[in-house]
Amino acid sequence: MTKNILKMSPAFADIIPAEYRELVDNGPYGRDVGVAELGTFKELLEEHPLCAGCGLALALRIFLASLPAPEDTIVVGSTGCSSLVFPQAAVQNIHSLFGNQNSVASGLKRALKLRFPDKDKDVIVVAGDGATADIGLDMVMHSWFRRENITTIMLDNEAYANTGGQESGMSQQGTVLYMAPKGKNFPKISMPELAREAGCVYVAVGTPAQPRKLEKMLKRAIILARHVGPTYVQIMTPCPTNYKFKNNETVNRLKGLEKDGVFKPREYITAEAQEALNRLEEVSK
Ligand SMILES: Cc1ncc(C[n+]2csc(CCOP(=O)(O)OP(=O)(O)O)c2C)c(N)n1
Ligand SMILES: [Mg+2]
Repeated sequence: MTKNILKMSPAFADIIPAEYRELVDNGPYGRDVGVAELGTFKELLEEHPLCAGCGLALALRIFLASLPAPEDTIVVGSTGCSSLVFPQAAVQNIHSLFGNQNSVASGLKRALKLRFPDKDKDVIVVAGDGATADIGLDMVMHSWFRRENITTIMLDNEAYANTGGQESGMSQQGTVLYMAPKGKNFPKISMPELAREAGCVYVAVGTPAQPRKLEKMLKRAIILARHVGPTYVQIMTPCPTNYKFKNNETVNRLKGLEKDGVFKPREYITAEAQEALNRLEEVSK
């Protein structure tokens, strides 16, 4: 990893904004920092326009602190609450048309491989449950069938939050939302199992209530996408606005859902990916 791409030109030193200067001097680039060091380095995201207590905000903070190489990462986002965040995050990102995110990421990853054959460029899709499991499902699944070397991260708030609270394929059966007043008729889609069947070499379901565990999942997913094949991480990110719970209850809610067995963190890994992981984790020791 190198900080070179972030060097300031001395000719512009006196007009570089202080925020940017601080990012270059104290940011996470080229340093071995992660979730445990939060609070000791300048984060890639310091402010966001999401609701107070938003599960996405917490998950994204952990995600950005978990990136193995932030300066060589390109996030591909989609329309939804998370797309309000990335314009304010110090990471290269593309906002794609709602649902197209995995197609855009596939093309980008292939182009980067041709342009930088000797360098790992991490292309990571970060999108909502509606974008991933409903409207973009076709593009998501086919990127997995094609074994594209990208990571797909779903921020699962079990609703179309950004458009006022419609049910999504990821909402639980019976859920009543502002725009699903009669309750959802069908069960939650088993997206992790679909990902496994569709060719993802590593699949994880995590929660920002367990930041270190989530960091490990995200790092594994990103590293394995570089070396083995497509990976998928589903992060449970409850929405206080649409699910009408108190803004300071998000983490407790996550813990409660897990305790009640409604939400189950889990990991699947192929034998090939496990072998690669053993090798890579041995090298990094
Ligand atoms: C092509 C297209 N179709 C529909 C929409 C409307 N739209 C914007 S955000 C959204 C729902 C997003 O839900 P999700 O992906 O779960 O993200 P969240 O807002 O919950 O984070 C929809 C349907 C759009 N912007 N573009
Ligand atoms: Mg959603």
